[in-house]
Amino acid sequence: MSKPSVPVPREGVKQQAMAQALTPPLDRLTTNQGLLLSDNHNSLKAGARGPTLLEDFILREKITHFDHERIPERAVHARGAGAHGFFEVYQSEAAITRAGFLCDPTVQTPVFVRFSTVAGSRGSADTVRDARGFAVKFYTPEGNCDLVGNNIPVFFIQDAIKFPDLIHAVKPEPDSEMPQAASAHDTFWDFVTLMPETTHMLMWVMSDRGIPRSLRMMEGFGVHTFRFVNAHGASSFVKFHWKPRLGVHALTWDEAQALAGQDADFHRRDLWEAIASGQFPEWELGVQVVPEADEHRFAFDLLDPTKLIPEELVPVRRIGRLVLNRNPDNFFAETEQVAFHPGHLVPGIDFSNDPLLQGRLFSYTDTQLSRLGGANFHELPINKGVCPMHNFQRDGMHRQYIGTGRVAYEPNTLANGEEFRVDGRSFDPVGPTGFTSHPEALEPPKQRARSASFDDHYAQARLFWVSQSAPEQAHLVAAFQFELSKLQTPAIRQRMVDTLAHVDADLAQRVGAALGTQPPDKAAATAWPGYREGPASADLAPSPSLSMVVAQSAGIATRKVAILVADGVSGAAVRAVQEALAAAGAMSTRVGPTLCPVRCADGEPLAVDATLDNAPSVLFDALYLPPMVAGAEGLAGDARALRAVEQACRHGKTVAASGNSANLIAAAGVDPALPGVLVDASDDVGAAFLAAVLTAIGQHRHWGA
Ligand code: HDE
Repeated sequence: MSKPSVPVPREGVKQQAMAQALTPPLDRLTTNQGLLLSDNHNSLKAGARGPTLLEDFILREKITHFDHERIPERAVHARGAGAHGFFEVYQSEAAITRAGFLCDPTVQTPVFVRFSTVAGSRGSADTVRDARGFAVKFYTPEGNCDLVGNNIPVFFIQDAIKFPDLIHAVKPEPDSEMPQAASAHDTFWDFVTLMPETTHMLMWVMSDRGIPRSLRMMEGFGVHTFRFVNAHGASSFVKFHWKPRLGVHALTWDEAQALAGQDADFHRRDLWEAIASGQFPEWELGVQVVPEADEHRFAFDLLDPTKLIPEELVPVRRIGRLVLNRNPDNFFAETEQVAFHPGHLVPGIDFSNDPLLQGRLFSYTDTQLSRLGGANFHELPINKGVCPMHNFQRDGMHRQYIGTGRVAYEPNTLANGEEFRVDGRSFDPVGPTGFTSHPEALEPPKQRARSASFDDHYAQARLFWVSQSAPEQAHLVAAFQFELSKLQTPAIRQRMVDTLAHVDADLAQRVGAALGTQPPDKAAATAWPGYREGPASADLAPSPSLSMVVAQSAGIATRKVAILVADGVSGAAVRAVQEALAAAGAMSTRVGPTLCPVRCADGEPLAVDATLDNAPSVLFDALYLPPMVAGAEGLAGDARALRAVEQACRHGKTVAASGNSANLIAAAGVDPALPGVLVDASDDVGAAFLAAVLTAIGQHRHWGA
């Protein structure tokens, strides 16, 4: 092909390229160079039955690209699900921060959120017991701002230097690569029982917080204490919270394990389907603000990430809302390539000296270099800011930006013919001001040490324990028992029971009861040279906000209810219940023996959405058993239906039955007097029964079951 005689101007080349990128030829295939393919089914061969030729650059390009499709998964938080949305502040928070997106209630800031488990690999199950990541990227006009938090307000360790040890202990053991996505193994418990600072977080992870019902129904926390700084330079400490509109709810451990097999994507699917169906998940951003002058007013150190500030001491003020309203277009390009970093800040937010946070500030960019293959990961579409960007960094792997001119340094006079300098003197005093670190006074000398104010490891663990309701305490005990029962080294089991005695004697005794350990021995848990006993803090009054049951919200929006149908079912009852559920924002699924429509009592066919095989009870929040016409066989003889009823009751769910379908409850071996079991003798679904069913589902679980 001859060269064009008139060179295309630079702008023209760019525009042509952009036009091409915007309108991909969807009706044909090309190579990555844009060459039109004539055949995408056959490689180039020496004869139709002969060997493939090395010359086949089309085959080689396709296979080479395929060979390099995988990038390293995240070292932690590898399994995740993401969504787009927006954040808006309710009113200006300018009194405490100059962060623009927190000062202008007229602005909706675009966000991308990624939720994750911590320990499992990319392909592991969603419902494992673990902390969950809750990372939010705000695309603000002042730059990207990331709040990279978890669904638990404290962390295992106090200093970043212990993070590799913690993660090596919880990850699959290096010789066998087992177990996947589980902390129930020797190395994890060996490590944590030798590190008393982990005790508080262990209480949270072993509680129902470690097995959320839905990503949409869990809280988020910034964990560390951060700083707010206002336009006058005044600073305060702040803890960030995300409060879900749908309340905080959990699975049972038995369900979580079943779901890992029956739908390993349970949380990911739940998030995706909620957004796709227009039921947009929502959280409120809460802040606990502590004036600088009050830094030392608490019994614990604000810089210690194993401590929270009880909401009764400093209330959480809700300052804005986050709505997730769009699923990603492409999992890899967005959810996998998004790169969060606690050091992505805007003016008005700053760090505290929390030694865990300080270490994170190094780790997050560093990890992207190997995960995303070079220093230009900020240019990937999902990571790109919405504000203009200008600096003199250049080159590197996968550079997208095409810099112009000969100047790539500062100060300079050659870029625009006048002196350009950014050294704090040349800023326009009335224009936007850049990021300045809060000028905090520091206390030398330099030393490798930990503050004695971090030494109390048990007071808040005890606070958590005494704040749980009785069923939550029972679940916690069962979780410890399960995890510790998996250990091969009895001494580690004993060490944990001894450690729990520092939290609460009854807790330690109950955990040990099923493990065959010796009576808890407090002294043995900490009997090593160098152990520092923290100051004996006074017992804190129970904090209701730490209990999921106490803090539960009513309402059944987005809850999933299975309606078990078979030939002879009352179509009128099914319709009445489905309509009432839909009116309350809940979703219902007709589950039948097969996918064939069932024949209603009036002879009409009724479509079936799922089967008793492919939709077990663990996929639902409640069951409804509609009445059958007299003489119909119904489901009382179907072992799958009986198992669904038995399981749902065992998991504390609402199980409601009308008319003769109540016989399924007895046939399943369930006591109809159990809380959460609602039976109405009438074949007609009345308003009072419907209201009772909706209220019962709104309670989430009936733990007396
Ligand atoms: Fe992370 N963490 N972390 N972390 N973390 C990562 O960064 C790290 C910590 C959290 O959806 C990694 O990009 C160190 C606390 C979330 O992409 C890595 C320390 C909290 C995510 C890393 C911590 C978190 C990560 C892996 C101790 C709660 C997922 C991939 C000093 C406040 C973000 C990556 C996403 C991811 C390091 C402790 C939350 C290796 C060194 C505490 C939600 O850089």
